[in-house]
Amino acid sequence: MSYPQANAEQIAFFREHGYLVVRNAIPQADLDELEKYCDELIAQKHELANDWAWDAKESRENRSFRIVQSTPTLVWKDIAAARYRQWLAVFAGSLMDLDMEFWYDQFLGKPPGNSAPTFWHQDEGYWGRNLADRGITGWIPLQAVDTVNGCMHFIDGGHKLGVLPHHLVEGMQSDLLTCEVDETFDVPCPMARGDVAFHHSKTPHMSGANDGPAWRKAVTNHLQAVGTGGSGDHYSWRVKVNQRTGERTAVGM
Ligand SMILES: O=C(O)CCC(=O)C(=O)O
Repeated sequence: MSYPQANAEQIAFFREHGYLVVRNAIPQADLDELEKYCDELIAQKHELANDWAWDAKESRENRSFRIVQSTPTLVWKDIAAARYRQWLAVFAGSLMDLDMEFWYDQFLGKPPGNSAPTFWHQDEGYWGRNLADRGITGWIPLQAVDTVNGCMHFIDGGHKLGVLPHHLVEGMQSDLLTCEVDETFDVPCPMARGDVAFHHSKTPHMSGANDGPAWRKAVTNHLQAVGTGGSGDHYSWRVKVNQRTGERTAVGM
């Protein structure tokens, strides 16, 4: 199976709606390889991961890891050569009509039984003004996802709304942000293993807690327009939390 090219209909859909689900994009064998490395991150989460939903009532040593946040790049030294990574940049470039480069990835694992939603947010709310209309994310679930185990939801056309005010999520010690959205435009996106969801850096999105019987595992890949130089010129609400030391730093202006 070869990786697909973006067709005119997909490009038009993305530009109108701010998101796109590409069905059957990644071969199962390539996902198996990626998932093997993600399982290593789960097994070593105390050393290699943050808890993106670190409960304010828990000490750093006793974080319950309701969202395991790490990156397969830590354990897969040749990941940059993986076929899916090359494909993401090409496909994203067609959607954005910009020369796009891979920027960074995150493994986001939600355990069964004790997880948390990834609340509504826009990626630019985290990344700052540097990324204005210059970012896109390709979200790769490692199993089928639906509204029970934490699929993605997007606000239809929400990339046209500008950057919404964000704030920290109450009761969390992590840097998790959220914003208010008009849920009339909420589109839940169930996906099969092999599908990939793209969203524009201004598209509000969320995923629910995992109420299924098994881990919900996903690798989210962030891409930026060539020459952007990463995040910066942050919004006032942005803080960074070092989960090794517990130190919190306000970086926004
Ligand atoms: O996997 C999730 O729960 C959320 C992912 C997300 O917010 C993102 O990919 O930007």
